[in-house]
Amino acid sequence: MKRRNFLKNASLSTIGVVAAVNVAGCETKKEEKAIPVTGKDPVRPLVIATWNTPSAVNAAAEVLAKGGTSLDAVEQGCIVEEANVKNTTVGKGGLPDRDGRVTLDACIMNKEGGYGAVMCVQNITHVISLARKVMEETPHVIMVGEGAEQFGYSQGFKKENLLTESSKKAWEKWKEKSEYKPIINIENHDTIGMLAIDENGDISGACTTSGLAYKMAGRVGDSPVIGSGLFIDNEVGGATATGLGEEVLKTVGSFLIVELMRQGKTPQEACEEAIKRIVDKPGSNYKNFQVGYVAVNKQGDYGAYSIHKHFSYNLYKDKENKNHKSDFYIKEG
Ligand code: SD4
Repeated sequence: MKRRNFLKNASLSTIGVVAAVNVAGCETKKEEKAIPVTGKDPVRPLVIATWNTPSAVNAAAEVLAKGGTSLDAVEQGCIVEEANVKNTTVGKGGLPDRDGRVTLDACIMNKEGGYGAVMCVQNITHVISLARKVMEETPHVIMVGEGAEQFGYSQGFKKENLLTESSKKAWEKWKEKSEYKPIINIENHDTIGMLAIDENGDISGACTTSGLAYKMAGRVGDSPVIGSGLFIDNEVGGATATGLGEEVLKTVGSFLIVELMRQGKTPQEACEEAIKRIVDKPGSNYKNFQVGYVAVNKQGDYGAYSIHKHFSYNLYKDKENKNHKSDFYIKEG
């Protein structure tokens, strides 16, 4: 077998696709994937988003109700939280880094597996739309800081001060002690990660955040990183994350969930396994931080799981948009 084919086969099997080799012709043949066949009609359209985000999910649902694409839906949904100055972990009004700068991270993925992300961007509120521009208008997938900002202005994005009076006050108060301690379940409407399935059954996802409050300048979390804060594979499903990004990054949580679904796990089982990976790491101090995941598969089955209680998600399906409590790992106390 040619080395190139061998490598191709090896990488396919590591991502869970069973590759059969025809020895004579050295060709590969994909076998049926182990995605569960439920016999049910797929649920669509559907939107699921982290935390208590009814308005964002409504905005996405409206796009889908009019026959719009899942990509437009997740962008329009995330825009709502980015503009919401009361949400101190997303967009305008996000809490700043320890030097008083609001820096935003976002990424988006479409049904073709296309990906665009921006990281550590100042002065632009709608970084989810900027991430989409990176995906659609540049030869790149990630742009950061100053370069991303300049690209935004060239695309017509407005320059804005993202530090609101109340976020500034909170930062000034924080500086009195300067203790960096990521808060669990901050105000119960945190980073928004959103997944949508449109009438065609196509899945897209988006994730946008100001990251952790009082982070070090230049820190980037999981939210804009493919496979960590978000992953979509339109053949299988999608997943997105919230919480302490460092831990999600180290376990490539969203990719893990999608790959577990590819191997036959339900979205719920896959989310639970991804949380267990974090909890079971040697020396994990999981009691001190939160991570939460939501996931959907192609059928429109969904799941959510977190380390601590009080993680919730908004779900739109069968024309209803409701907030649901997620199941969680730490049951005692
Ligand atoms: C981060 N995961 O920057 C984000 C923060 C977050 O709920 O999700 N907070 O690490």
